[in-house]
Amino acid sequence: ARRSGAVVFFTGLSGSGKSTVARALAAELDDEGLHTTLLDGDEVRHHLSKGLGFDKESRELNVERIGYVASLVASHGGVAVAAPIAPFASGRARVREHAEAAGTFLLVHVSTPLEVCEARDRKGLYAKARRGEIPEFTGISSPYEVPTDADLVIDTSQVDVADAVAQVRAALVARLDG
Ligand code: GGZ
Repeated sequence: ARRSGAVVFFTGLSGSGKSTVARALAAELDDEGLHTTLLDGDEVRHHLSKGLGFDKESRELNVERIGYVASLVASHGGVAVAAPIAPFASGRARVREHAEAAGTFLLVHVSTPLEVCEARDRKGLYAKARRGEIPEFTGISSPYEVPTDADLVIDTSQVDVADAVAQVRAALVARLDG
């Protein structure tokens, strides 16, 4: 059977630029006529994962739900683009397994260093986390397990959004079957 569906799964710290790149990628793929579904982090946590916290179990559940929906999209020939922090290797591995059964899977590690994310601090969350006002904040008081199986690594302090999108698009197109 033709399996043109795909899951592009971004992982990285808060403020790493994953949402920005994911959004731009989804818009471009959509323009190219691919049926693209963006699983936006904020939207996911307001709807699909409403009420979930940031302890390890809740994060794993969040990532599992995103992986489930993304794989459904891929199994129907669409392209799902998701960008949670997804800090744990175990959860990411389960998403990969599930998604690869449905189509093409691409893990993109947005590797922008913590120092850069913290210096950007667009939402002031790192400052709050440093003050102890946000418990279990990724990179500060909760772990981020660096992927060893990324299909692509992008540091947004080294490449601009357009470049990043072009790299992901090229990697995706090279893998799409059908
Ligand atoms: C990390 C947190 C936390 C804690 C709230 N740790 O920069 P943002 O604001 O918009 O992105 C972060 C988002 C992370 O949610 P995810 O669903 O992507 O995380 S996970 O994959 O681990 O389930 C941040 C905000 O939520 N946020 N508290 N403690 N980020």
